[in-house]
Amino acid sequence: MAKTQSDIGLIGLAVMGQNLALNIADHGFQISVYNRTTEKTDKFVAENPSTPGGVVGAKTLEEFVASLATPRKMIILVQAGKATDAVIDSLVPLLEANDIIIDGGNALWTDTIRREKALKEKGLRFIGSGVSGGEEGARFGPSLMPGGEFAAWKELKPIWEAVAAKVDKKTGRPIMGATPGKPVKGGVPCTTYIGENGAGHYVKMVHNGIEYGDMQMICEAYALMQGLLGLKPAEMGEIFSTWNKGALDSFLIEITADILKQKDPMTKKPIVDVILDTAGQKGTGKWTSVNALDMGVPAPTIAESVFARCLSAIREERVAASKVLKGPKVKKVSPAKKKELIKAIHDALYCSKICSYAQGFQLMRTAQGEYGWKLNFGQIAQIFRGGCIIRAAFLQKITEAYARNPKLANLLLDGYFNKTIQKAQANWRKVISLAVESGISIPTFASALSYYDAYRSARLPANLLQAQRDYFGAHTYERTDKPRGKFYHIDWPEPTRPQLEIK
Ligand code: NBP
Repeated sequence: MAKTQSDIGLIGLAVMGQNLALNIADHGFQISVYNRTTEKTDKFVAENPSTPGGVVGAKTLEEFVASLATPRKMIILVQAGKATDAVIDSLVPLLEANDIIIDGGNALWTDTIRREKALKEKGLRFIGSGVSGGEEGARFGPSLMPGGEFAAWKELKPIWEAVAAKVDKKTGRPIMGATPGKPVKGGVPCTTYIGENGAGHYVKMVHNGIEYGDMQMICEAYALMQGLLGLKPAEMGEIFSTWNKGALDSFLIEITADILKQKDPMTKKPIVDVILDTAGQKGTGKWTSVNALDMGVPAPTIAESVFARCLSAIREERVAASKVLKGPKVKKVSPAKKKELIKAIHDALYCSKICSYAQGFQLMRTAQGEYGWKLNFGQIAQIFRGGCIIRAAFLQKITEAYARNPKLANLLLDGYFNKTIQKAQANWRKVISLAVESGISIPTFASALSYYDAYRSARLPANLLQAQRDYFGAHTYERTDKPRGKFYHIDWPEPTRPQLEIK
């Protein structure tokens, strides 16, 4: 029998909203739903008449708000940006002190900080929660990254922990197998309190940046196997399946294996061979890279993965350029060396991945200082283990690294990651050299190695850069033989080469 008032409400019945609402109802919570276009609400309620918790439709926001138990908890899952602000503005006059609005959209974290502050002034509470895992995750267990007032999180916690993805306590592997009406039982939920105000949405954004990196790195491994060894998609699919049983075990490697083995239903050719090579980028990868530049945190591998999509998008220009710009002949590797090279590509992918995650975690570490958050990096890696697109066995290693040292300055300095790179770097360098000699573009592999080499350099050529700046702009420099913070300038000679006169 329906309760008089629902445990929680949800606004926005597009893909994510419908699936999350059903996930919540499957866990025995009664949920009220509202959508701007009422037909969608009616259809959704009619299609789901008997969930364990129950779905209650509301035609107006007034009816929706009145249907919720107090303090009210309501999730917004509408288009990020203006739509979210419009929904909040319509809700505010209908709410009472201490009601909790939860934004599950892909909001920019600075918007979340602004909204939380404005709502707090009105006596309302606001949680910005990253929701990761797309449609499937929302339906059967997403990774949830909530940020906001801790007391508000405590009230949301039972529902968020129930609906989140679960991982096995011992192995850290995702527990799969949920079906409609039958969620998985037990396991560790992939959600934890992230921090104040925009912390949850910030972590979600970096997660997406890391996801961009992971995807591009896999594409580069594919390009290398294709270019250097001439492997066919199905054979590469088998290699990815094997990789998925080792250190690279992850959702993205698993689906890549499936994709490469898939035939096009129309032509019966491998599906990857008929898909156009242009990709878009929706925002979160770009936001991560822009934020890295704003904070002065080196995250070149993540940024390169965004630029790689941008380059892919200018296909017509590339096709024209391919007829004019010549590169070297591809250095085909002999079949006798095939196994060796595949292992080297595997190692290059793993080392690059470590650097990309190191950059993502560096970003979170700097943002925590900037915004006064107290982030638990081990727990963040832990909640990425299930539900997320970046879920991977590898994340357990990150959790262990932060358990060994919660103040770890950079993942590369952890014993496990350091040793792994020591062992694999000869292969990593070999693959990159081969790619460069053969003219195969590998922006994330190469930038990750450059990051590694720069990070481990006690002295970089920035001394010369400082001299140049001082020469043309009297920007001053610090000296190796004097304490830091003291700045010097010398009178440089006049340039001997005459300046060009512009007429
Ligand atoms: P969309 O981002 O496509 O948004 C569609 C929903 O927003 C519909 O319910 C629509 O109502 C509603 N809406 C819009 Br548009 N403008 C509105 C307004 N001014 N007032 C009220 N409602 C408005 O939906 P989605 O793909 O399900 O994503 C929802 C959120 O989750 C987004 O923030 C997205 O970035 C995030 N997210 C998506 C994914 C994913 O895989 N799709 C993954 C993770 C996070 P209508 O029916 O009346 O037009």
